[in-house]
Amino acid sequence: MKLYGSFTSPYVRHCRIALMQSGLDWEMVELDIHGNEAPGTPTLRVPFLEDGALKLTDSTPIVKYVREKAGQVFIPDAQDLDRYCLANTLLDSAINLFLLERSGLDLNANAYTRRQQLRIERILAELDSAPLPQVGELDDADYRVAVGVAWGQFRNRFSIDGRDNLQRLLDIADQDPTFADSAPTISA
Ligand SMILES: N[C@@H](CCC(=O)N[C@@H](CS)C(=O)NCC(=O)O)C(=O)O
Repeated sequence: MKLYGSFTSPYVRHCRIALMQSGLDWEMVELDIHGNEAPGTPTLRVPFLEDGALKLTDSTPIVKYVREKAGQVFIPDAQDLDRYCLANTLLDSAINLFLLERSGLDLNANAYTRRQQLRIERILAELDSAPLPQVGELDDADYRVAVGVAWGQFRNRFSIDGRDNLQRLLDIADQDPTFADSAPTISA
C-alpha cells in the first residue's frame, strides 16, 4: 500500500508509526502540499492512503485500517478516544495558525485566531492531566498526543514548560523505536 504525505506532518507520522509496527508491505510517497500540483485527495491535505482500490483520506481511518489489517486494535475505549480527539483538535488549531501566520495573517489581530490560541492552551492543560503509559506500552491515543506535542516543539508553536506529564510522555515515546525513527528532521 502507498502512504502519501510529508515527513514533517504529525498526522503522517502517526500513520508511519502504525505502518512500521504492522509488518505489512507499504511505501511512503512524499508530497509537497504547498506546491502547485493538487494532491490526489479531495481534502487537499496529507496523509492519504491507497491500498488497491481502497482510498482513505484522513489519518484516523488510516491508522484504524492499518491496525486492524495487522490484527491489532485501534482505541476501543471511549475516554481514550476522547484524548485522541483532543490531540487532533489541538493539532488542527495549531497547524491552522501555523499556515495562517505563514500566509501573512497577524494572529493577535483576529478574534477567531485568538480563540484558537486559547483552545491550544486549554487542551494542553487537559492532556497534561492524563495518566502516563509505561515505556513500550503506548496506545494510539498516547501516540497521537505524543506526535502532536512533538510537532508543537519542532515548529515552536507552543510551549510545554511546566507541563511535566507531557514532557514525560515525550521522554517515554522517545524510547519507542518507531516513534524515534519517525521524528521529523527536515525544517521545511
Ligand atoms: N484530519 C486530517 C488532518 C490532516 C492535516 O491537517 N494535514 C496537514 C499537514 S500536517 C495538511 O495537509 N495541511 C494542508 C492544508 O491545510 O492546506 C487527518 O487527520 O489526516
